[in-house]
Amino acid sequence: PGTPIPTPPAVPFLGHVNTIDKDLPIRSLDLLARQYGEIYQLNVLGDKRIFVNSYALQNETSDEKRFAKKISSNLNQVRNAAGDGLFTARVPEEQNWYIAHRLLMPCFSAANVYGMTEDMMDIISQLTLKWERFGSKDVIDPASDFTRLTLDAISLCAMSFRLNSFYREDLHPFAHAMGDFLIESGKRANRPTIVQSMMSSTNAKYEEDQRILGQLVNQILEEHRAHPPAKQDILSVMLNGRDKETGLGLSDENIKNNLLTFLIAGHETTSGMLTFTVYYLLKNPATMRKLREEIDTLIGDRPMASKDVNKLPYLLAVLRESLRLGPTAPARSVAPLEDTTIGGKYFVEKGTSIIINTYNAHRDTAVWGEDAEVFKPERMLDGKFEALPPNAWQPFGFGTRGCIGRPFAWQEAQLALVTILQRFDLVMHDPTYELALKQTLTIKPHNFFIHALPRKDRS
Ligand code: MNH
Repeated sequence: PGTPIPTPPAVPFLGHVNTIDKDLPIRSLDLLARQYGEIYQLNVLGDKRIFVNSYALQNETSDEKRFAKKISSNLNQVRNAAGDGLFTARVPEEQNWYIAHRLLMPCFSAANVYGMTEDMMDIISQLTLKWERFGSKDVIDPASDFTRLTLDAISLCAMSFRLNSFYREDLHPFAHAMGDFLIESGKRANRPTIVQSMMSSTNAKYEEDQRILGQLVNQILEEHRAHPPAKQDILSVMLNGRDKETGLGLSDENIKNNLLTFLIAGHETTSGMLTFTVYYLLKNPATMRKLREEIDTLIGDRPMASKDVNKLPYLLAVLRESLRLGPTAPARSVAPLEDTTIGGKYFVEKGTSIIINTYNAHRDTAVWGEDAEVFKPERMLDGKFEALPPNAWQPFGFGTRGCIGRPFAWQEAQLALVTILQRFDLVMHDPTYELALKQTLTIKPHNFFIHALPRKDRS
């Protein structure tokens, strides 16, 4: 019944395994969206996946009365390390999600995150100090330094644990293990079992990466127990908090799953957002000038403080527009709770995976106009932003399973950008650089390098 959902030609048994680029799935999904339009279907190893790419279908599938998050084959693999942590939990089956959600939501409220300003600024100053000391000739890999920043910030703010990534030549071993674990999880989701079972060295590396992840989480937990910090942090709430509804606390296993979840979900996305923002600012000098003016007028030379968070309207617009064109978590999965019809004509059976392609929906000309591909923060200014059609801008997902860390990421990005732009004139290392993407679980600019010059108009 219903209009058939378009699907590219496939090979027997494997289906569309080879339709998707193994290193950059987003590129294939984007090309397919441009070819097939609002919807298409792929069959990967017998698993049917419907991709929706338009604003209208993103909006329709965001109705929580009809659709709920589905743990996709990708997230199923991430469960190998993060188990029933908030991001990968199966709801309604896994009760721990409800308990952890109720206990931890207040910890991530904007008001609570204000209290983390000092710790965030501590890590941000390590980044600016590094850029100052290395000087303007140094070739900076912003994705890498922003990963140091965001990983150290979430572990310090949430767990009172210092990773000290800025005091190492290379990224923290944990960051490598996590990056490799996420890339491999994505690949495993599209690999036949028989092939998987023969890849012994890949599988051994995958196990080893999980061991490294688990080891650090154990260490964080043990040190916190042995020396509880003076300040009540998020880990203290996980250890000592009791759910008001059930009176229950979190088990050690669930705490470890959530610690790892925050470290995973809490850093790549935010580091990608900062990298995209710097890229778009450098590609659009007029926007950079306007943002600079706003910072100089409203903040000047003093350190940004929690009272300034969310008070710089142009900065907020810049961040929103960067996440529109560069949604670092570019897709999410839902499934219908009952058999249903979407778009008024496509029949979808209960439980079928629907992948909401935010990357393409954020470029839908029906909402964003003919200049949808153009970076234009002006369309995101307060007032205009609130007046967007419902669910048009969805970089943080939606509803009950939407991002818990949004206020955290939002504040961290504002503090970081203001502090950086107060001190430096940023320039591209290669002025002819054109945006290329790199994908793990998230997307970010690939091979993008900059220089940080001390501001000429300040001394
Ligand atoms: Mn975050 C869920 C994007 C920062 C922790 N996050 C989601 C989802 C998106 C998302 C999209 C929904 C996924 C889905 O439907 O399957 N998150 C982002 C982006 C940023 C971000 C774009 C930064 C920019 N997220 C953060 C930070 C943290 C965090 C920072 C933690 C400190 N996110 C989570 C958790 C979930 C989540 C936990 C799962 C929430 C739940 O299902 O209960």
